Amino acid sequence: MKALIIVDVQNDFCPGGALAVREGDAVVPIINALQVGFDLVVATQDWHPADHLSFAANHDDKSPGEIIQLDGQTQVLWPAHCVQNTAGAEFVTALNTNRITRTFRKGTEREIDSYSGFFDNGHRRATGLGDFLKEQGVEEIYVAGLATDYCVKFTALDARQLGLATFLIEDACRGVELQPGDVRRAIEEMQAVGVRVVQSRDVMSVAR
Ligand code: VGL
Ligand code: ZN
Repeated sequence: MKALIIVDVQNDFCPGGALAVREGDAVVPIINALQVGFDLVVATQDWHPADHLSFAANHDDKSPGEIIQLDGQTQVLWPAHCVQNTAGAEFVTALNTNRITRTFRKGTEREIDSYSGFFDNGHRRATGLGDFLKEQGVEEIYVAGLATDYCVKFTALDARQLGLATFLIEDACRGVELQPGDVRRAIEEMQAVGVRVVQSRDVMSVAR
């Protein structure tokens, strides 16, 4: 059983959004075309309360891009983004959501961020995605979406830790690239733990 995980394809991560990823919207047609080849499609959604402590504006004298310690974790501060029940947190309109069986929301606790779709950054609380995939008998997961160097990366790393065969669909992802080379380094980190990097055309050519 193989599953596609669509990571954070939300307005705020696309051009014009609060935390825009360059060409973030370019993943949408690719992900729409990919979905038909999968037994199961799930999604994650970054879903922060307005007072979330990953937002620079919720600290005195801090700007986006600065790094702090938050509940024992190193935390990059971001512009306010993906605030619950706002337009920025919605899936991009062009994303086909008909085949998404379940959506796992993350980053909902004020004091800790959650890049991975499986666990918060301290690995304290699970979102339920891991148990759900296990219940469904999923052994292989394919990861696509935003952003390669944050939520996509940590989702793929946790998937490996859970023992899943994990594929990164490289051209169906885009990164924040706060520092030049972040996307390349993220891909290397994923490969180092056994994530296999593929392109959408390879995945579609084997799809039924
Ligand atoms: C993300 C930064 C902050 C992501 C979420 O989806 O990659 N990045 N929150
Ligand atoms: Zn976030």
